Parts: sequence; C-alpha cells; structure tokens
Amino acid sequence: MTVVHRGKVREMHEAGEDHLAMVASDRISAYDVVMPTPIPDKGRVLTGLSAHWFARTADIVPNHLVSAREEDLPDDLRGPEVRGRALLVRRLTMMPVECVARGYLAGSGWRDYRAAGEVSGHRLPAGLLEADRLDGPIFTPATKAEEGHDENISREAAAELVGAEVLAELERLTLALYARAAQECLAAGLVLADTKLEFGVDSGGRIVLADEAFTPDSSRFWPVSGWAPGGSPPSFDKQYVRDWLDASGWDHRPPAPELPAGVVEGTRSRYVEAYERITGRSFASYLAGGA
Ligand code: PZK
Repeated sequence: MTVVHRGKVREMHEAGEDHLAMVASDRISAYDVVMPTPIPDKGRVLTGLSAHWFARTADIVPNHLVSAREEDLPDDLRGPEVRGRALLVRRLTMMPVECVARGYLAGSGWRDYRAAGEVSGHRLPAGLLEADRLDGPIFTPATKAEEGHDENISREAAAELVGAEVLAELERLTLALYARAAQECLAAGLVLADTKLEFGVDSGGRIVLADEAFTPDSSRFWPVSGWAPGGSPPSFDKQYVRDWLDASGWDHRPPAPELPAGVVEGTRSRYVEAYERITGRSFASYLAGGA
C-alpha cells in the first residue's frame, strides 16, 4: 500500500496516475492528542458524511469525489477492514490555503476576536460573546501548518498565496457552501458553527472542492438545544470524551488515557446520530449499501 500522506486520523493512498484514495480511520483526537482508544465506525460515518455533502453541493462547485464503490478502489483497499471508509478521488493540485467559513464565534475565531477585535481582518462589533452568531458568515482563510495549528491570515495575505482573483472565487464558494450546509444542518437540529474546506485545481484549471466536507473533524457542530452565547457550547461529537478527560485529571500531554467503554459507546452513538440526522438515512443502510 502506498500512502502518500498520513494524517493524524486518516490516510491518502495512491490509486493510479490520476486518482487517490482517502481512507478515514476510527481514531479520535481530543485536545489535539489522538486517543489510544478508537471509536468504532467513526471513519465510516465521516466518509459517508463527506460523500453526502459532495452530492448535496455539486451544483455549487465540482468536487474531487469519483466513487465510493468498493469495486472502484485499488485492490489493497477492498475488504471488510476498509469497507465504507474509503473514497476514490481525483488527483488535483491543492491550493496552499485553508478556506474557513464562520457563522459563529468559536475556537481560533473567538481567540483572535478577544485579542484584537478582528478575525482575518474582519473587524467585528465590540461586545460579542463566545459562541455568538455573527451578523453574517465570514471567510477567514488560514495557513496550512504541517505541525501544530493552522493560523488565521488576512485575505490580503491569502491573496498573496493564490492570487486575488482565485482568492475572491474561493471566498465566494466557501460562503456559498457554508450557507447550504448550515441551512441543512439547522433543519437537522444542528448548528454548523464553522467549517474548514480545501480546494484544488484540476487539469483543466477548474477550482474543485477536495478533502473531506462538513464532517465533525473539519467542522464545529453544536446541538441547537445546547447552544447559548457566553460560553463554549457542547461539541456534538466529542463532548463525552472531553467531559470524561476533564474529570480524569489528564494534563493534555500524550499519551492520553484509554477511554472507558461507556464513553466509547456514547461517542459512537453521537457520530451515528449525526449521520442519520444530517443525511436522513439510517447508518445501517450506509453499512449495507455504501454511499
Ligand atoms: C491531498 N491531502 C491532505 C487529505 C490525508 C491527507 N484530491 C487531491 N489531490 C491531490 N492531493 C490531495 C487531494 C485531496 N483531498 C490532500 N494530501 C493530499 C490529506 C486526506 C487525508 F491523510
């Protein structure tokens, strides 16, 4: 198996000259540390969600998904272990900028606002609270860090990386995609607080949506019922893990402790619930039939 890129929780494999295969594992990270205990089916849920979103947004921008069918994958990625976790994608030239849309003030957006009153050069009103909804979603590009955290950069700095015209198109696409996904999430009872998208360019020079799309690993989801400004709302997917880690006294330095079975099972349920609420399909049907 030729792995071209190994992330913390997923891998990119070679799949011929023009394609790659993206494989999502069951590994989960919390406080930027990968847990020693996997969450069964997490990789399948995220893969199924990405496939769903690529289908639901193809009218806005073309994407890199070619096939989610096992028959279309390289031989070494067929079989029960990988089944449901892999997507065959088009090989692109990736853009050197992360495209983030924020509808709410959380994470590094909240941190930058608190420090400077602005995020990626968007001057925001005074007096906003953590998790507040913004007047309108904003585009906050970020650098791609190999190690450590992506850093929010101004749109001018991002334009230096890809050119002003391309950046304007990336902003337009990112905000249109966020608006579409946020609307569908809200109908499913989930707030899509923010999301990170990645784009590439194909052989014809067209901008193409790549990577994963609107998964819990690339986006911040809150249950509508748990959202309130003035604090950090519970994460839809990782709250059991974080709550248990907080109570364990772990200092956030690797290695993390093994997660107890109840935390694993509760977290798995949340991922499956996210899949079912967002897609309107049973997760059993996904496991039975692929994407
Ligand atoms: C590509 N990554 C990051 C993503 C990982 C690592 N369609 C594409 N064409 C060329 N390169 C990439 C993609 C995509 N997507 C993306 N590295 C290469 C990445 C997913 C899993 F381990």
